[in-house]
Order: sequence, then structure tokens, then C-alpha cells
Amino acid sequence: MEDTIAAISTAPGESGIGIIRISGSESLEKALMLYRNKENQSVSSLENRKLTYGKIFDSEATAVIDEVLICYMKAPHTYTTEDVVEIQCHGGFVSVRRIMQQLLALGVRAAEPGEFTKRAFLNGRLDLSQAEAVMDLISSKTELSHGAALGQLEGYLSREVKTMRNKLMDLMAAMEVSIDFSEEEDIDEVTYHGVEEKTHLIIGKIQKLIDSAKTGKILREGLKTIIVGKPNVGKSSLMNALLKETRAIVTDIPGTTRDVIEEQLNLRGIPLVLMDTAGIRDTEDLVERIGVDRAKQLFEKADLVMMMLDASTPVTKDDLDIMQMIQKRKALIIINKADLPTALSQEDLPDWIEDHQILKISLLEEEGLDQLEEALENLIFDGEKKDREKQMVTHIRHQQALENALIALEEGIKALKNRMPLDFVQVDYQEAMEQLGIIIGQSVKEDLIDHIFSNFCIGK
Ligand SMILES: Nc1nc2c(ncn2[C@@H]2O[C@H](COP(=O)(O)OP(=O)(O)OP(=O)(O)O)[C@@H](O)[C@H]2O)c(=O)[nH]1
Ligand SMILES: [Mg+2]
Repeated sequence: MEDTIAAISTAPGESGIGIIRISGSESLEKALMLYRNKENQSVSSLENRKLTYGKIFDSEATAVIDEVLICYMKAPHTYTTEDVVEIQCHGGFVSVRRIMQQLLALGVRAAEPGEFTKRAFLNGRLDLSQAEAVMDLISSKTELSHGAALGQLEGYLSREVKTMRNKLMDLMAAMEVSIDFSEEEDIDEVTYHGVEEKTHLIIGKIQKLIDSAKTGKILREGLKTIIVGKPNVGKSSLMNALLKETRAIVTDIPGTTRDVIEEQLNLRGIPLVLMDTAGIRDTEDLVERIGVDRAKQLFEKADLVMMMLDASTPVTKDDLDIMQMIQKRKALIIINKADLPTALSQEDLPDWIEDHQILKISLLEEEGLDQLEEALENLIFDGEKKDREKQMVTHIRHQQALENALIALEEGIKALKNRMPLDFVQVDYQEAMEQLGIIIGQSVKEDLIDHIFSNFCIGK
């Protein structure tokens, strides 16, 4: 943590500018070994937080590498809380790399993925959930995901967790007092009651956060949504219609799609990973059969299913077999080709199909797509309003910690009800505290921290 690190912080590729970020106690010193001002003179310092024009030379000061704007940001009010220098040069592959090489030659170390943010965390400027939010913010693909990440970065979750931990601490203290005066039975009674009552409030809070995690995960990772149905019902046509581009091949030959086609889709702010699959049927064709098996495997892992039927053909055994698979799943039933004379009789479908929403559409005439999008949105959010995205739990890691804290507190309540000795009850509260601490990065092990930051991109 002591050494000075550098990385190219902008994405590779041709661009107007590229930025190299340096952090650590020697940032300024090393940067100045390469920097010359507009009179081509070396300087002994740079003004804090001022963008200054100049040039970067190689370390022998013989050749100009690029014209730059340089900015020195003095510790501690910086991204990492250390001294930081950012060099803005021209974009593209060459300038940024050559400047990096010069810095490395001067003994600056290439930063590991996420190392700047890791330093911000280890130096106490961000807690762990906020550091994770930085990554989410960068990788978010829709407005809603972005909102959720921003809420977390601004510390919504941290604040909730800290408040709950403070309350738990108070309860532990109350129990402590009671233990110290354990001869007086009335005090104990009051404590048992009071602690139990207040614990219920905290449990309610935790439960609410856990409930939000379901939607939160969707916003972060995208919801795996699979289109299934027998061949030729219009699955690929639906994929194309939702993407608003001709992504999948559409023909009137049953068995057109052999492989899984996967695309990201932003559906009214909800990130979906949309999958078009081979029509499911028994087939002798080897390639098609592999496609069908693949479709079935992915089906198992999908969060959401769109099952398609063809209004112009009667219900077949293939339809019924597929239908069997979706009975217990979060699914929409889509009857396509509503423009054609109807041959499909809903009476041939199983009764429980009523549990799912059934939509009639015609992709040919572009009828019913709006309703379909709306139905998807409602299914995803269970009809709840989605504008609470800033107050959502988006990480499995956080969700698990919350669930463990909940279990511990429920154990605690049980122990209180049974009038177990208070020092015994305290163990559960201690556990709940620790679990909540994991979210914000207190009481976490080093390997977990390493693991989290290793998923970051270089330069962040
Ligand atoms: N009349 C009518 N034809 C449609 C409609 N939607 C799709 N089709 C046609 O149905 C045929 C099959 O469409 P696809 O999208 O390839 O069907 P699929 O389910 O992907 O078929 P496979 O990949 O073979 O499983 C094509 O000829 C489409 O033009 C519709 O709403 N009405
Ligand atoms: Mg297809």
C-alpha cells in the first residue's frame, strides 16, 4: 500500500483524450521527472488541483511523447486519499502506453484491477458497499441500474446498515447493564421485553432490504429471459421485434434457429439478457437436437420465460410438453400470429395456465408489443413501483449477510422469549452485528476484499 501506482484509466481505443492516473506519495515527483512546461522547462512543483498545459518527455528528456494537460491533486482530498496526478494526453493506443512505460521505468508500479478504489476503501474514504457501487456504476447498462448503483455509492445502504448496527449496539449495552445488576429480577424483565420489541423493528428493516434484493439483482446483472416454444411460432421474430433489429434469422422453415442467440436488451430501463432458442421438438436432425438440448438447459437457469404459441395451429404435444416445463416458473404465455385465422383452442391448454398472463400478439402486424413490454415489466417488479431503485440491495453478498443477520436476530428473539440468560442472548446479537458489518467491510477477511477488487477493471 505504500508504493506509488499508475494505470491507464480510460478505455483502450481511439479517442480524443486518454488519462493516466498515478497515486501514492511519489506521484508528483515521478510525474515531474517526465513533465516539461510550455517553455520546455522542467518544474519543481505543480499547483494543487490546477489543470496545466505541458509536454511529457521520455525519461532521458530527449524526445517529446505527447502534449498533455496535467493535474496534481494533493492528499487527502482525492479519490484514493493519497497524492494523485492525472495526465491527460491524446487518446489512442500509443501515447497512453508510452507514458505508462516511462512511469514504470521510473519505478512506479502498474496498478492492479480496482487498486485505486481498493486504496480508497483501505484508507477509509469509501466503505466496501460503496466501493462495489463504483464498479456497478461503471458497468451499469440502463438508467435504473445506474440509479441503484448511485444510491449505493452515495451511501444509502451503508447508512441503513450503520443505523441498525448502532441500534444493536444499544441493545447489547442494555443487556450488559442488566447482567451487571442481575440480582434485581424486575430489571431483567424490562430488558427482555424492551430488547425483544426493538429487535422486531430491526428485523422489519432487514426484511425490507432483503425484499428489495430480488429486483436489485436484476438491475445489476440483467434478467435472464428466455423465449421458448415449438418450431416456427415466431420466437426469432419476437427477439428481433424486442431488439428492434434483425438479429436472428427468420424463415418459414420449422427448425430455423439451431443455436442460442443471446443479446442485451434495455426494456424500459430494465436490463434483460434476452435468449432466442431452437424450437423444442423431438427431432432426428443431430444439429437441431443439440440446439434443443441447449435450449432446455438454458431454460432451467432463466429468471423469466416467454412461452410462445401459434394462434394459427391447434395445440400440439410439443406445446403441451413445453407448457409442462413452465408450470412453476415466472412466465408469460404469448399467442402469436393473431392476424391469421384462429385454429388454437384455449380449452386444449391445461387449466393452471390461467395462473399466467396470456397475451395475444401479431408480430407480422406489430400488434401487442407495447402490452407485452408492459406485462414483462409488471412480471419483473411484481406490479410494484420501480422508482425506489436508489434504495435497493443489488449484491448477493449483501443479501446473504442480511439473511444471516436476520437468522441471528430471530434466534435472539427465541432466546429472549425463553428467558435464556442475557449473556447467552448477546451471542446472537454479536453475530447479527458482525453479519451487518460484512456489508460495509467491517469484520471481513482480506481474501474477500482481494476477491471483490479483482473483478474491477484496471485503472479504477
Ligand atoms: N402471419 C404471421 N406470421 C408470422 C408472425 N410472426 C412470425 N411469423 C412468421 O412465422 C415464421 C416463423 O418465424 P420465426 O420467427 O422464424 O419462428 P421461430 O419460432 O423462431 O422458428 P424456429 O427457429 O424454426 O423454431 C416466419 O415465416 C415468420 O415470418 C405473425 O405474427 N403472423
Ligand atoms: Mg427461430
